[in-house]
Amino acid sequence: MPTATFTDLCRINVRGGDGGAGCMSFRREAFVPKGGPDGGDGGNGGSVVLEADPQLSSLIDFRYKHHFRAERGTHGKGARRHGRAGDDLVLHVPLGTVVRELDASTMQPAFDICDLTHAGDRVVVAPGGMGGRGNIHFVSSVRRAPAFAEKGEPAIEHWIELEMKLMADAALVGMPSVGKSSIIARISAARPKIADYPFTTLVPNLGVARTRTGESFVVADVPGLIEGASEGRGLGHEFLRHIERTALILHVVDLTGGFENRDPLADYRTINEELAAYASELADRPQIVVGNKCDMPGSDVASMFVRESAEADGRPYFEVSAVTGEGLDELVVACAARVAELRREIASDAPTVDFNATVERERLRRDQRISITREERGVWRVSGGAVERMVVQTDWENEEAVSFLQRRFDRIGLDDLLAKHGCVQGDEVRILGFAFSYDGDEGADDVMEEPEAFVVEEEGSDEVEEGL
Ligand SMILES: Nc1nc2c(ncn2[C@@H]2O[C@H](COP(=O)(O)OP(=O)(O)OP(=O)(O)O)[C@@H](O)[C@H]2O)c(=O)[nH]1
Ligand SMILES: [Mg+2]
Repeated sequence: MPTATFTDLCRINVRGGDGGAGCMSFRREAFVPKGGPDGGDGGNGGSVVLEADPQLSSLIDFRYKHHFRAERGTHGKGARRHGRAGDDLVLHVPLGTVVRELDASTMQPAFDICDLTHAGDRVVVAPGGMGGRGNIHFVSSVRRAPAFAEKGEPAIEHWIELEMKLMADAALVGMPSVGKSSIIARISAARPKIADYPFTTLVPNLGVARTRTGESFVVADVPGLIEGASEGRGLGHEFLRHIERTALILHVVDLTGGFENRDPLADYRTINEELAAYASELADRPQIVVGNKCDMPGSDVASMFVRESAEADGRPYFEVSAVTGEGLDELVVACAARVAELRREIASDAPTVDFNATVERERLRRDQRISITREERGVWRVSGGAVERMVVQTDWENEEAVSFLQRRFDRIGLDDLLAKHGCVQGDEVRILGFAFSYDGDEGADDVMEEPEAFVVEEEGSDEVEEGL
């Protein structure tokens, strides 16, 4: 990631669509007195997805709208008809957008979700809720006619932070006082300090240069380099680092040789040697050579020599004056064309990245954690994304659904875990706004059902153990 950056920062609230409810229904046919369960599943809710789009250059779309929600899934129906899945909501963000998850309580960045650097990179920032299962799923050896279904899973909602780090397409490189800052000031809206002493520029400046026909590229003006820069002389490495990730180098040579009466051709060679010494790839980085200060008398002879050398190296050469503006339009047009070409190459080289697998794993890990804390004497609080959702997905009006939930708790080892923490019969267990009375860890159910994979975590320790 180049360190020469503009930043654009915003926070948005994203929420997937809720899952549709599963259906509780029994088959009804002529001459069939009591058909089996046939309630279909609810559809999954849509997800909120971010996609990197090379057409965008800012996060302005998120300046005034902060809440984004994907479509919900529809409910399941009888005759095994499943609900329809909700559509994803795809939000387009510029290349170079870093996505961070914010901690819900502190609103501070919790972890980096990803860095969307290539066109088409995608990441799910708010997965939709799963559809609830219809009653056909709850048939077991002892429960032939389950008269309940699962509600849809409520979607996850949270705040994320988007930060756009604008990457420079081209960097102005050269000896001190050759006119790099003067050039960026003429070709963009950047207003760096310009003065006739070396190292006037101490930090990189960025500007957006535009041709008359509207093509644009981001150009960085970095502090001057001198002989030995690659070994840390002058301000050395610091600046070379900025150049490392820019696709195009605009190598500026002072045709007058500056106050020290340097030889412009020797300057051209010195800078190239420093670039190569710093990192060999920099020697092969596409370069456009710019002979500046062509308004000064005597510059034409130097210009001829530099042009010859540049062209021999296979690099286009432009003669300009940052003072009169001569040659700058042509330079900008050539740079824009080269940058567009390089962008296409970069886009086709780089595979698009799917960050979802890693993000999903991290989410799942957090989601399946169960933590138990003692709120007061005899009162325990159980929290964790997945366990809380089990509670929310239960239809409390339906006794069968409630006893199904109790068995699920048993299966994920919640009863054991509570006992381990010191919870005893008669204590109150709270999950979200619901309270249960703890009736011990006796494994009330003898029906074998699919065990659910779960991770339980003990409060106050990093120890994580596999539950049932
Ligand atoms: N005559 C003439 N003078 C120029 C031209 N471009 C820049 N200068 C002068 O050259 C001096 C240095 O210009 P800057 O733009 O600050 O040079 P720089 O390369 O950014 O210098 P550092 O930031 O110190 O590396 C200033 O006095 C400018 O006015 C030009 O095209 N013609
Ligand atoms: Mg400067």
